[in-house]
Amino acid sequence: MTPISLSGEVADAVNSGRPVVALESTILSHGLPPGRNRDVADRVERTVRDAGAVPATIAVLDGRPVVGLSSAELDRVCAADAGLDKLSLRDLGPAVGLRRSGATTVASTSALAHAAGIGVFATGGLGGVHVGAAESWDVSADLGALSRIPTLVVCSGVKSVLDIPATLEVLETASVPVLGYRTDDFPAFYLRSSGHAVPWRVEDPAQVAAVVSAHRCYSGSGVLLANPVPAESEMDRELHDRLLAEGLELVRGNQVSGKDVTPVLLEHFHSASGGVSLDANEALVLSNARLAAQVAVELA
Ligand code: PSU
Ligand code: MN
Repeated sequence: MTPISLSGEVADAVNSGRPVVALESTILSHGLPPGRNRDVADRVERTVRDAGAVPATIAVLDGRPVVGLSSAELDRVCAADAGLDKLSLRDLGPAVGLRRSGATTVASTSALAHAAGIGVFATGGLGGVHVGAAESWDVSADLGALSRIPTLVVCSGVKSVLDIPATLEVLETASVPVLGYRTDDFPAFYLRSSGHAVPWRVEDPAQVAAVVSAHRCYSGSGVLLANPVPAESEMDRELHDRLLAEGLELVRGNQVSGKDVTPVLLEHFHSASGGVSLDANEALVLSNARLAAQVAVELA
């Protein structure tokens, strides 16, 4: 038996083939500040429901991978003193075996969603190849996970703090289809455009579902659907570029490495932008949740 707990609602929906959307918890515990994170957790789940699907937020609690966190469990993940580890896919075995608690990244959320029978997953930004990876070898495990796990990941591209062309190259090598939602340009999280082309453009949820169904006949990999941040919530490019340069300098100066890099960069954006980046972050997550639910409805 796979050690994994589905909430009653999620289990019912999966068993009866109703649409379900998986949601990650690292974005709550490590990507957004306490207080705001709990609010976003509720709004994202409500958005999925309003679009006709069942939300399943995922985390590991006391050694138990939970798919479909209850309200009390969301409180725990979002608490200021939660102290949760950030668990990528390689950390699931240790966290379960050692009865630890932690928040799941894109890589580990995809794995648990797939194990639970859920094929659609919404998040903010995918991890990718970091700037300077030729020296540091810092390439997110999200990319390897997408190459092996057949989930549809709906995101707003990759954070602009990453090396975007290198990330797109790795996705190509990994045979992961990259779809631009109503765009020809791969989005850069806080910005609608990275200046790098997407290989395929799709116009509506039915097209996405058709692509995903066809892809599953030929490959066991995931599919990436890149949905730009809503135009009214996009960050000012100049402010963005300044914060990015500062954030990268902070990471270098303090010798931040490994899984701390992404949270440190995001925190710098949030504190130094006076909340502008938080508004963009929330808006894009909600938009991705809505789109993921629409696709899940089409697939079901
Ligand atoms: N995007 C966000 N906030 C986040 C992340 C992405 O807006 O917190 C998290 C996701 O969980 C993603 C992880 O899987 O960062 C990637 O981390 P790393 O680069 O260490 O693999
Ligand atoms: Mn990394």
